Amino acid sequence: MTEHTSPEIILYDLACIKNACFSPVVWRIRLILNYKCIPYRTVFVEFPDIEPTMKELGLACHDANSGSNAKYTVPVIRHIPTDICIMDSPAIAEFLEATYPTPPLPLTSELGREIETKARRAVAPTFGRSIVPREIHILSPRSQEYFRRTQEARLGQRLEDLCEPAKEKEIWEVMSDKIRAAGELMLTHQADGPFVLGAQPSYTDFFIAGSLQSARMISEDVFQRFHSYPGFMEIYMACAPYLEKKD
Ligand SMILES: N[C@@H](CCC(=O)N[C@@H](CS)C(=O)NCC(=O)O)C(=O)O
Repeated sequence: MTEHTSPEIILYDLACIKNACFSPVVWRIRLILNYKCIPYRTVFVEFPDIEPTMKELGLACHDANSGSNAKYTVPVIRHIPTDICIMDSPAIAEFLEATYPTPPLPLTSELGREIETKARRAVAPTFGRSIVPREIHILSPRSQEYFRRTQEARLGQRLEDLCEPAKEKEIWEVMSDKIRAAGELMLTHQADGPFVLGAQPSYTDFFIAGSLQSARMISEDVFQRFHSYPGFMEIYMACAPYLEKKD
């Protein structure tokens, strides 16, 4: 697709031992780049190297009130033609939409917002038990040490305690109806096409597909659970062409 064109964007992504994108938030941006066929190359950064790398790019850290646990995060992009660097996925999405308007990607919609809110509320608790503690297995030793230290301090418990089988089973049961309801909403415009808004993708599709692809990179078993719910796999399959470039 874009391999033979000189890159216009450098995408700073999170490194893992699979040498492919596994962060749900970076996937959202990668899906946009792939959908719009924007030529880009990836720089994978280990967790402990994110802060020094972004400081070197001249980026200011997240505002203390931003809700971010870390001072610096990926995704970050550097737009080579203008030498602009941007951190934070919503700001990056807006920049890409303004700079590369074709094909267009609706960034917000009423239905999209409702799905994102409901899917986040329903799925985040299950990912907290099933994905977060398993993420460590695809990290390098340096990133493992960083991830364990920061996550266990944030969560107040050991990663291994999070996915204790009985507790993990319970959270999926508790959230099941809410996951189903969010998935059903994803099928609202099914008659018009495979995406949330119908025939063309929107940011909400990439939000969903990015989260599922992230889960898949960490645990195929957890990813496969979404076959039991409506909507999720339909959106994932519709986004498959834009999930191809992973690094
Ligand atoms: N609000 C940020 C969140 C990004 C984020 O949380 N990124 C994680 C990786 S998925 C990160 O870089 N964490 C760095 C750390 O924990 O030190 C965005 O939307 O870009």
